[in-house]
Amino acid sequence: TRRSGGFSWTAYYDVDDIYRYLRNVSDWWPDLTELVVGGKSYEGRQILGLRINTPSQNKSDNKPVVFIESGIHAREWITPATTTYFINQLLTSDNPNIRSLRDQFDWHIFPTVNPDGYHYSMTWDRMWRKTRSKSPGSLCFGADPNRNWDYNWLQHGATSDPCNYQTYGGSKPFSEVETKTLSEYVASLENLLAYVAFHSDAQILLVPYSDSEEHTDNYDDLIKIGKTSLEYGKKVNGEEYGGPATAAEILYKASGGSMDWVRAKLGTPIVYTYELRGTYFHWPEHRIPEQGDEVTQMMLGLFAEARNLGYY
Ligand code: ING
Ligand code: ZN
Repeated sequence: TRRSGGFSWTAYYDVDDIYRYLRNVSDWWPDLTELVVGGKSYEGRQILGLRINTPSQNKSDNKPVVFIESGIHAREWITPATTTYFINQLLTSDNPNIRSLRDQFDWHIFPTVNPDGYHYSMTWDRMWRKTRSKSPGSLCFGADPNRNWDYNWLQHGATSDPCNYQTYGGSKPFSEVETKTLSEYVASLENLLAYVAFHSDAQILLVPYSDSEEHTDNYDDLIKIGKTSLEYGKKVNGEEYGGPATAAEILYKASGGSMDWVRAKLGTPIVYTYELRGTYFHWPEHRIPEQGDEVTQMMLGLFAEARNLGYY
């Protein structure tokens, strides 16, 4: 049965509707899923996520954890939509590869990690990117939550001007309650194998690090795994993505992103940022499934190659 409770993937939904969908899913599949709270927002919303951890034969079996981060930038609407699409695929697809992808991991999936910003973008300012916190000593609002993580903070591609519309790094590392609480949640996960962040719309795949020319010690593996992921994705719509490469190589240097912090501070082996497709953060509603199927295949490719290389 294709359960969706009025929710669909041919429209964009605000935070409350996305959270209602997650609650419904946890009711419909109580044995496979549970709601998880990844943190909280400045305006008092939860950062709500869904954990998918199907029961395994061996109860003491700790599955590798996969974390999915979406919607850190408010206006990148395709990322929460794609992420709920992916959740629905994991839970309802008849494809044995997708079912086995679901069953191999302990998934922690967060469609909107910047819920205040997302709601603001939906209701007031379509191009809003940041959080909605009141900046200390300023009349301006919001910091870039992908410049606010506590690793090489404010070194590159970020500004200390709270009125900058795009890349204000915040008043200090983890000044934003969203990044602070989410980072604590991520750090608490044992056995974290992979951290995948979704953005739009440069249509590229990024590997760490983002703020320097530095490569991780498993850079060659990450490139190989990333290439397979993009090959799988390309089979869906014929779309080519740039990379895999570091941001310094194909985009711009930027410090304080989640990807670099997770890799540098937690040592998580597999860390990626996917920039999905779109034009000035617009992607037609009726084409959400097209992007969703592409991402589903990209995830299949990622974990197929990671398995080949012995990561799990
Ligand atoms: N792009 C990302 C940004 O935060 C990025 C690119 C990812 C930079 C990870 C650094 C680390 O600027 C978009 N579209 O937001
Ligand atoms: Zn972004």
